[in-house]
Amino acid sequence: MMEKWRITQRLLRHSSKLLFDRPLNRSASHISAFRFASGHRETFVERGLGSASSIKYRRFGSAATEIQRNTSFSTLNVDDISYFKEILGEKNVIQDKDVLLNANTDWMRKYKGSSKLLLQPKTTNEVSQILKYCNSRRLAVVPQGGNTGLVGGSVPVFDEVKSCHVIINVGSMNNIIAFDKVSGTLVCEAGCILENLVSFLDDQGFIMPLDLGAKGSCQIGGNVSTNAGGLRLVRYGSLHGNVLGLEVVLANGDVLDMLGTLRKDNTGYDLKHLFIGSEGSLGIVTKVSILTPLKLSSVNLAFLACKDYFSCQKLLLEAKSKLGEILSAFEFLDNQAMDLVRYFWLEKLKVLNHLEGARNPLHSSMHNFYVLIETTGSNESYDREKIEAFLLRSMEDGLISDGVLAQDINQASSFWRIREGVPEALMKAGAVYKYDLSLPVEKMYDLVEEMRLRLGQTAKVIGYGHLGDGNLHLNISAPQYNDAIFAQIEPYVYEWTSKHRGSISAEHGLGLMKANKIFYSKSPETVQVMGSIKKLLDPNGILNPYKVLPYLLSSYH
Ligand code: FAD
Ligand code: 2HG
Ligand code: ZN
Repeated sequence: MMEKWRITQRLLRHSSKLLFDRPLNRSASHISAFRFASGHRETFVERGLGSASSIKYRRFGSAATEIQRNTSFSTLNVDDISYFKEILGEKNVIQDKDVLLNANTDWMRKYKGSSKLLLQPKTTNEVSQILKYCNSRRLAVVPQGGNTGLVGGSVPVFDEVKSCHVIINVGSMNNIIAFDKVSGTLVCEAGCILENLVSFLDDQGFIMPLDLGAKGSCQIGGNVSTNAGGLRLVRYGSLHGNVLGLEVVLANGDVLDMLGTLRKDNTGYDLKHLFIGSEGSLGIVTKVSILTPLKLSSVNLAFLACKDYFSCQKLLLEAKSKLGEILSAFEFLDNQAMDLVRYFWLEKLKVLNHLEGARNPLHSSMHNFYVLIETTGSNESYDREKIEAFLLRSMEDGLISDGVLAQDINQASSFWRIREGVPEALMKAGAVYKYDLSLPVEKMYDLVEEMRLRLGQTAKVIGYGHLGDGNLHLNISAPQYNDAIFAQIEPYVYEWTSKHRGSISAEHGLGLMKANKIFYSKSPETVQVMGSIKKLLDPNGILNPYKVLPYLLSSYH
C-alpha cells in the first residue's frame, strides 16, 4: 500500500506542477485582476410612498434586498467637500469617477452604490475629525478596507438621488508600529494589507494567525471588522482569541484606545470584542495589536480524494486524533467545486497557450470529494513520518481513494491555489448565490444534496469550505440571477440552518445581504441588546447604515 502511495506521489508531482504552479508571493493583483470581470443584473424600482420622499431601492437578483431609505441623512454639499479637503489635503478627497466606481462595487459585482466621495485619511486624528464632522452633519459613512467582503457590507446602499454616503478607506494607514519577538505581538495600522503583514512577519520568523484567499487585497482592519476565519482557524483559533488590542474611532469622533498588548487583562468589560466582527457598524478600526505564532520549519500538505462525504468526516476525526498538535488546515471541496475551478484554469491556460498537462493533481478523472490536509510542526522527519503513517493508514481503511503529498513549496502552493481559486472561479462562472454556514459536520453536506434535489438542472450546487471548523460554503451557480431559482433557495437555506441550530454566517458576516435574517441565528432578546449597543455608540445611525442589524434597530428617525 505504501508503494501505491509513493507511486501516486511520483506520478502526480509532475502533472500538478505543470498546471497549477504560481509565484510564491501572490501580489494584490492576483485578486484584483479578476475583480470586475463578471456581469451582473440589477433592477431599479421606484415607488412613491405617500408623504415620504420617493423611496428607491435596488434589487440584485440574489440579494433581493428591499430596504427603506433613512431620510434623516443629509445631502453632501460643496462646503462638506471643502472641509474634507482642508483636513485631508486635496489628493485624499477622491471624486474621480473610475476610482469611485470600484469603491462603490463589491468584489462579486453584486452590490453597487453610487457614492460621490471617497476619503483616504492618513492618521487616527484625521479619521476622528471626519467622523465628528459626518456625525454633526448626519452624513452616512461606509468604512471600507480591501473591498473583498462577500455580503455587501463594504459598499454604500443608496445614493442615486441624494448623495449622502461617504466612503472612508484607511488603506493609507499602513504602517507597522511595533513587533515584539519575545511575545510575538504585532502592532500595526488597520490599513495594512494582510499579505504585506505575512511578508513582514516571514522575515522575522513569524506568521499571521489567519490566512485567506483574499490576502493580497484585504486589510487587517477589514479582517478584524468581519472577524475573518479562513484556512488556518482550525489551528490558531478566531480573531477573538488572537487580537490583543484595538484602537477604534467612534461615530462622534472619540478615539477608544484599547490597543493593549497583554495576554491577560481582566479589568472590566473587554470592549474590543464588540468591534471584532461588527462590520463597521460601531466604529472605524484604526490600529490593531495581534498575537502572531512562530513560523515552524516543517510544513506538509496533502491533496486527497475521498469517495463520499462520510469518508471526509471520518478522515477529519482521524486527522484530529492522529495528527493532533501538528494539524494546521483541513479543507474540503466537492467534485462540482473542483470541476468549476479546473474549467476556470483551463480557460485561463488556453488564453496563455499552455493547455498541455491540464488536469487536477489526482490522476483519475473525477472523485466525489477532495480534502486538503496541512500539518505544521518543528521536526521535519517526525512530522513527515507522522503524516505518511496517517495517510497510509487512512488509505488502508478506505478513507482515502487517492492522494498526493506535496514535494516542495511550489507544489504546495499549487494545491492551495486550487482551493483558494474556488471563489474566483464561481464569480467568473456567472450569477452566484452564496451562503456561508456553520453546521454540525455530520449534517453539513445533507443540505448540499437537498439543494441539488430542489433545484434540479436549473443551477449548479457547489459545496466546499473549512470542514475542520464545521463551515460550509454553499454556492449556487446559475447563468443569470433568476427569481424562480432564488425562491427555491431562500428562505429554505436559512430555515434549514436554523432548524439544525447552525449559524447563517460562519465567517463572512451579515452585511447588507443578511441584516434582516439575523433572527435565524440569534434570539430577539439578543438582537434587541445589539440594537441598544448600536444606539449607544452611534446614536445618529451614520455608521454603515442598512447593514448588520435589521433596519428598524439600526436607523432612528
Ligand atoms: P471590506 O470588504 O472592505 O469590508 C468588510 C466589512 O468590514 C465591511 O462591513 C466594512 O464596512 C468593514 N470594514 C472594513 N475595514 C474597516 C475598518 N478599518 N474599520 C471598521 N470597519 C471596517 N473571509 C473569511 O472569513 N474567510 C475566508 O477564507 C475568506 N476567503 C475569501 C476569499 C476571497 C477570494 C474573497 C474575495 C473573500 C474572502 N473572504 C473570506 C471574505 C473577505 O475577504 C473577508 O471578509 C475580509 O476580512 C474582508 O476584509 P476587507 O479589508 O476586504 O474588508
Ligand atoms: C473561502 O473560504 C471564502 O474560500 C469564500 O470564505 C467562500 O466563496 C465562498 O463562498
Ligand atoms: Zn471561507
